[in-house]
Amino acid sequence: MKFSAEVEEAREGNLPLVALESTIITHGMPYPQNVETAMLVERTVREAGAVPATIAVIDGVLHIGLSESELTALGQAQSVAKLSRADIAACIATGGTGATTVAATMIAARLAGIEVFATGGIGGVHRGAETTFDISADLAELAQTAVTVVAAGAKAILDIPKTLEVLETYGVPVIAMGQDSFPAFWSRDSGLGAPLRMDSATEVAAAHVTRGYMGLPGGQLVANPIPVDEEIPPQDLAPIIAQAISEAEAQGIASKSVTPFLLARIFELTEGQSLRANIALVLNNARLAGEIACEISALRADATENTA
Ligand code: PSU
Ligand code: MN
Repeated sequence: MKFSAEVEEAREGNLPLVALESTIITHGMPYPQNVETAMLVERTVREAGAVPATIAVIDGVLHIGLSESELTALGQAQSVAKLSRADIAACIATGGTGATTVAATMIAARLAGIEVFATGGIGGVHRGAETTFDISADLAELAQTAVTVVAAGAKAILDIPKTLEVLETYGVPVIAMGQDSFPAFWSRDSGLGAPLRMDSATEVAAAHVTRGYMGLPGGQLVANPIPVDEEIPPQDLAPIIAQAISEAEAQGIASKSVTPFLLARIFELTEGQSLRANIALVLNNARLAGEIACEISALRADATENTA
């Protein structure tokens, strides 16, 4: 494990840290918007008072925090591996390079002592999972790794009702921020109620710390709706998603390639609108994650004072 200079300094100074994933850079967005967004996300975390730690495996080393040149190289590289729970140790052991998904980033964050993580959307239960069994390892990770993940809900390409059911089965708190309904990534409202609602970073931080006190394994999913001016109405997206999914089926796209294929195709079919929305929601999540990380630090500092 290698910490960037900025992350190392934050660790020494006990500053709040926010983990960031790298699959969104390599498999979620095209170059150069991927690298520009990654840098803006880091800046947004800093503006919120926390320190960003983008995570990736480079030449067999688990990096916690990337330099600008490492970020750029990753964003330009072709055919970087997509690492989930199943792949990350093998990649490190064989000296490989790969980008971490939500699941793998949570594993790395926990190892590095980072409690909060911002991303765009989590993986979930794919439509047709009753025949394909395609359920993202992100859900099982949320069940067992104690990191609070801030996302804009689950992408509308997924089966959102089934995704919420699996999260409930796994005992993962699903918390909508500032609204009652569960957001659907590019749109603010999935049409489904969220199991929990909170209205401030302080509440999310308190729930996170309480889970820790209780020794509950697993994380929390904070579902932060995309900003109003950036959302794409679900009815505009529905036919595009349907088309992208049927193309994926016709081309035999399966397994790890499904999510990247659908995201790229929806980007093309919306002429970039989906990408602009994606960037806006990631930045919105980075801000909230930064605030939550600061609140968790404050709660831990209070607890230390009280016991001292
Ligand atoms: N959300 C995005 N872009 C992405 C992903 C999510 O907006 O690229 C990535 C995340 O890394 C997530 C992964 O963990 O897709 C899920 O992939 P799968 O469905 O194969 O588990
Ligand atoms: Mn999958």
